[in-house]
Amino acid sequence: MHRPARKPRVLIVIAHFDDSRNPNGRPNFVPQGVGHAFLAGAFASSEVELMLYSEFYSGPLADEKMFSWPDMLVLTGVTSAFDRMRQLAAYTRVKSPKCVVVAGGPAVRNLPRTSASTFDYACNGDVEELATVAQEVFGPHVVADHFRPRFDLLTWNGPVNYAESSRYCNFRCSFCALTAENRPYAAYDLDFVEEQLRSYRRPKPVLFVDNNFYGNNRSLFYQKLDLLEDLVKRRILPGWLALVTSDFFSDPMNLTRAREAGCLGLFCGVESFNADQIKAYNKRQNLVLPQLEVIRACLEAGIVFQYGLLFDPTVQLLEDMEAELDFVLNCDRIPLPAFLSLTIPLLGTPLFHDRLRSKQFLPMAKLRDMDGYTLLTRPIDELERVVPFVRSLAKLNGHSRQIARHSFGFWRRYRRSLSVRQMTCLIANSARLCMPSLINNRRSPSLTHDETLTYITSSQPLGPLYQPLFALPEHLRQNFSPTMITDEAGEVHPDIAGNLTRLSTPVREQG
Ligand code: B12
Ligand code: SF4
Repeated sequence: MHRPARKPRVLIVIAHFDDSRNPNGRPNFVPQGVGHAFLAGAFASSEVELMLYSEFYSGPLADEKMFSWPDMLVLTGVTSAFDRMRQLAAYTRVKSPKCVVVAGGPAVRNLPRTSASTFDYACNGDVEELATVAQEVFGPHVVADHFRPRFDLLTWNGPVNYAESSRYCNFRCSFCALTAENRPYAAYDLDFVEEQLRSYRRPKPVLFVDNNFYGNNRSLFYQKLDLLEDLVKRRILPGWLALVTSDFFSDPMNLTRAREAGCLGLFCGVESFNADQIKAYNKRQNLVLPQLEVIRACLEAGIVFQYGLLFDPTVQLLEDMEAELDFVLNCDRIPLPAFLSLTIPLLGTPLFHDRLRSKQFLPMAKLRDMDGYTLLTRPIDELERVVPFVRSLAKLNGHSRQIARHSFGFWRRYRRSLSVRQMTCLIANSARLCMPSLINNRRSPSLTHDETLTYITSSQPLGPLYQPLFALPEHLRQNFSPTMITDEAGEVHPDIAGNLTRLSTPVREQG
């Protein structure tokens, strides 16, 4: 057991690579990741010094003093951030050689062998597993008696507060990271939900980051709405937003009940307006009702509807993808998507295995490029023709006129059912699609790197973060070489193959 004379110092970081190589973070973006605040809940606040840092919010961690500070570095992040976790681990090993490095999250779970050799603790469990690690490293006194997320340590000033009322999902879409993990959907106890909501000193609308806020237990869902309605009436909660799966809309009462309970907006993974594509994604819950009807009903009920659209050039023709984008830009019955992205063959998903089996991964495919904006697999059409379309997903700047026309038509149609605040949020989203720099916090244009991006994994520049900030011993320099999915011939890279036993766990559909 490692017991420093002073209180142990724990630094918890959301590691992140920005797809556009924006070096300044995205403090204005919603949603923000809250994994660090949840992980902090493992520690007794009086027994440790805790510091949280989100690279997504604040930009890459570059202050060398920060690397010498901790006795324990805890890392979390999405799949594409795995190399960034390796880099941060290397910096800390140099500046604070006794620091214990703990990592978890989807990439760590899917790359158990690589992770075990990179971090001192490569966690496969949920946030609570950190308590076990903390106890082993510092002793039982540092562990919190009662686990609760430490939102009080977030120094943000965003438009919403965050909470979580459940974990994982009861569906199994072919491209989803949660399908790869195959963990059962779990709803939290309502007391725990209420505790999270009451923990904020400044009341703001709360965004539930659950993958599936609706879940598979109707009675529990209605109890959750009762709780929220009560908190809204008592003015503890000025409204809420959540991510729901399409089955939520099958019962029209759900919209009415949600509105009564103070719901301001819902996000739902529409993914595509093409039924065949939805079937290919194993997302049949999206086919129960016509998608356009669902969106109209939600907006007319006075609830903002937000969604993401996915495009898969490996199975979709360029002209079909362009037609779908055109349809959305011209249809003012629905809002513009909150984001447009490529379908990512994330590690361990059925889609990943399918693309590996059919040898569709491009040569020199990199884990870092699993960001939704870089082509990882061969398109049906010629690469050169597809790239401008892929580029347009990150920045719709050629469509400003269509977007302006769409926004006006949408405003005219829904100005009576949506409040000024709700409408402003949707129109702001449209503006962001033309000008992502609005939320990219690009303080210095000279620091932009996206002009060099090719949007093809084989040639995509890694970006400046792969150059170490300071001199590193040889054995740590390897933490700065990218994790490869395929080699020069497009064959699965031996390092990935070495982790594949865990990756081929069969999945069961729950529905
Ligand atoms: C906020 C958010 C974001 C934010 C910040 C993400 C971040 N770095 O934290 C932003 C906007 C950047 C983002 C982007 C994207 N996101 Co996102 N996002 C979320 C969201 C809504 C909340 C994340 C969160 O804070 N969760 C709360 C924490 C507590 O849970 P968690 O992070 O899932 O961690 C669990 C375990 O992994 C584990 N764990 C995690 N870390 C650690 C560490 C230790 C030590 C331990 C013990 C355990 C542990 O414990 C938790 C369970 O208890 C999730 C949905 C969700 N509910 O998780 C999607 C989600 C993470 N995003 C997802 C996707 C697909 C994307 C995009 C690819 C979208 C796109 N197509 O463009 C991009 C990726 C961008 C990129 N550069 O690669 C997927 C998974 C992605 C992946 N594995 O790579 C999710 C799960 C949504 C989904 N169901 O599909 N996202
Ligand atoms: S509905 Fe599908 S995409 Fe959404 S979280 Fe569940 S499995 Fe993932």
